[in-house]
Amino acid sequence: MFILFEGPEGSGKTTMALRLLQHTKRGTDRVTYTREPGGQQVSEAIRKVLLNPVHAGMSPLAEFFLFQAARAEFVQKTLVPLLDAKHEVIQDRYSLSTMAYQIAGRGLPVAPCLSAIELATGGLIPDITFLLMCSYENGKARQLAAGKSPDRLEAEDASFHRKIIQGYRNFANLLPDWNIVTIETDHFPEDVVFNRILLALQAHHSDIS
Ligand code: T5A
Repeated sequence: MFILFEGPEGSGKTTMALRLLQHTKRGTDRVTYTREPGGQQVSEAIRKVLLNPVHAGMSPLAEFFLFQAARAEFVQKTLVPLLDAKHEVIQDRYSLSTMAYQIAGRGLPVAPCLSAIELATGGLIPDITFLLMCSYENGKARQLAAGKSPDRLEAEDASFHRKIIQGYRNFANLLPDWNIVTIETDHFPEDVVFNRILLALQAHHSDIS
């Protein structure tokens, strides 16, 4: 099973994905947490280039193709083998991030970008997607409170991040097969958000069994 966590900066993806990993591990050792960009040796090297603030002037197209290069390697070498081995994969970001950041945020053209994503992923989509949403201000405040110094994309201005938030909402409506569960996290503590995730997973399991 392929479980995806998506959302804007500071919405709690990594926190919830790792909580789900700990929770699931109690029942099976066939569960793996992976992240994008990264999750494979070459992809982690590309991640360093993409997130390094030294590359602040990178062109949107170069950024787009680096994300797809990291993704293609990750999907072929890590994700597909894990799913073939019947692992539960808890994935932190995937191609919905490209739709929000590079298409909605950077303004790259939709159709050719979606074709390139299809090529990079082989059309593989998640079984269920948790889209964790929060306001720009709240996400930023959470990252500051966590002591995280901004990477190249996080350091972009508020208008870029607001386009991403709207992009997530727009693309989520276009992807019915992704089984997207949208959770607004602004006014809910971590425990409440996690319980909603567990309930949605239980409902999904009973739907497919
Ligand atoms: N990117 C990625 C693209 O542009 N295109 C792509 O195709 C892909 C795959 C990745 C960057 O690359 C971009 C997007 C990103 O800019 P990253 O380091 O992986 O960089 O960054 P993020 O995934 O954005 O990590 P963040 O730390 O910014 O966000 P998270 O994971 O959403 O937040 P998390 O879990 O670390 O939580 C942050 C803090 O908030 C608290 C947590 O305890 C933590 O302290 N928190 C809450 N506080 C209150 N209430 C809640 N409900 C909370 N949930 C969490």
